[in-house]
Amino acid sequence: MATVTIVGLGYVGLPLACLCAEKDLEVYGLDLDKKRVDSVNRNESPIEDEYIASKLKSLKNKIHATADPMECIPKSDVVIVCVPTPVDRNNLPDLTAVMNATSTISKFIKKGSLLVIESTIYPGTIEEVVLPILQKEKFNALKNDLLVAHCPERIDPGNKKFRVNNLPRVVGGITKEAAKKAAEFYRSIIEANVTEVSNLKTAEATKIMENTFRDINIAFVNEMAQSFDKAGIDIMEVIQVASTKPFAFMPHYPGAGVGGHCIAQDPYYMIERGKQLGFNHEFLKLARKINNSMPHYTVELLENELKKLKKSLKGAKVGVLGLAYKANVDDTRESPAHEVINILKAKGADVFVFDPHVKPGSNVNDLDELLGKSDYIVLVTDHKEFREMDLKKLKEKRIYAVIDGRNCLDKEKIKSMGITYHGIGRS
Ligand code: SAJ
Repeated sequence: MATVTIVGLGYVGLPLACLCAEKDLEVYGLDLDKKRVDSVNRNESPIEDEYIASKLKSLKNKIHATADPMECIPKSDVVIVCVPTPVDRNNLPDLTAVMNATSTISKFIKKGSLLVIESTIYPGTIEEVVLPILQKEKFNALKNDLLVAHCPERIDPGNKKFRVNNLPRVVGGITKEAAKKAAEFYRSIIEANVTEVSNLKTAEATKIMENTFRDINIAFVNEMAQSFDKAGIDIMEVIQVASTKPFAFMPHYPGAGVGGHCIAQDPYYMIERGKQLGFNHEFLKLARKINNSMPHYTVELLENELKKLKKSLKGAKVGVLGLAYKANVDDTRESPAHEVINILKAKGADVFVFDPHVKPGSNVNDLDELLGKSDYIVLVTDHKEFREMDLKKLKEKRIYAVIDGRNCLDKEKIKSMGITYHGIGRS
């Protein structure tokens, strides 16, 4: 039975560790965060995720979490790196976590083991960053001292249909042997296709392509929404009917911005890699610029409504619904809500924030309190709790205007109560 160490017990590493444990592998979870380690060893999920929480409960101690690499790496036949690859404040790739993990692993990994990087990286990262670190410990992966591969993670937090066990995967290796071994490993734990690609760069480019594709499509509808706002066209209806075309159209939706540690960041990995290689990704940069402008656009919609009432945001009581970067998760990384709140505050508004999944970040106890304290509301995250809220409460609590940053509320119902409604490309 193989022994596996998953490095990084986050929204990518934890489901993978649970899956390996379900397949009766000997599973270690290595993480720097002692609190996270202790939580996993108590069979409790350190992140808000029902799937992981239920799996950890049922897998009773079948995952040995530790902060000590010596306890797990030397025993492991397979080591999988699932650490974050964010961008820094200048939107440049930050590979620190991958480099540190590789350096630690290289000191304890046994010869001939399989080392897989799942973290999202730009094409060329493994050959130019990871291999030199392994070489410092005298590993020559080109000679299969270690079998080094890349299998980009495809976890979609909160997705109940596609999870780690049934998501098709892509695998590339530094050598054919490495790719073969990695593909064999993933085929042994998942019920979905595992596609071996011709080299590492192809595997590294695949994930970047997937997420950049999503970012530019969101930017496309965000630009169309702004144009349709001028034209008085409801973009949601247009997208809905455009989707009746059975081919060559793929719906994306405008919103208050693009958050998260995938879509909002991965394009910058390709932009920077292109620059290093002498190519200027104008289009990818423009898409990022459009998506990054959406928090401003969202606040501007409210500001324009106030101007009609000869008012300004200064001293306005504004309730922000949602802090998480997307619906029904507790993750606020890169969330556009932060930007919306900062802009509102900079313009002198009194801002009340409520997110049922992010209570610590909220400054009121519940939605009722927020509505009671606010004159205007800006919805940034389309949590189920907001989609299903009793809209009559808007009237009861004398809300004057609703800015629906996810086009998820019943605009006709809101307008029928005499409340001003603005969505993103929808009014
Ligand atoms: N968003 C829009 N319009 C859209 C879709 C998303 O504004 O049409 C916004 C969301 O509100 C959020 C951000 O973009 O702020 C990202 O949303 P997301 O649905 O893409 O969610 P992520 O960031 O969790 O993306 C993950 C990604 N998975 C991996 O990177 C492995 C991505 O590849 C998936 O396509 C995505 O889930 C998914 O399809 O849900």
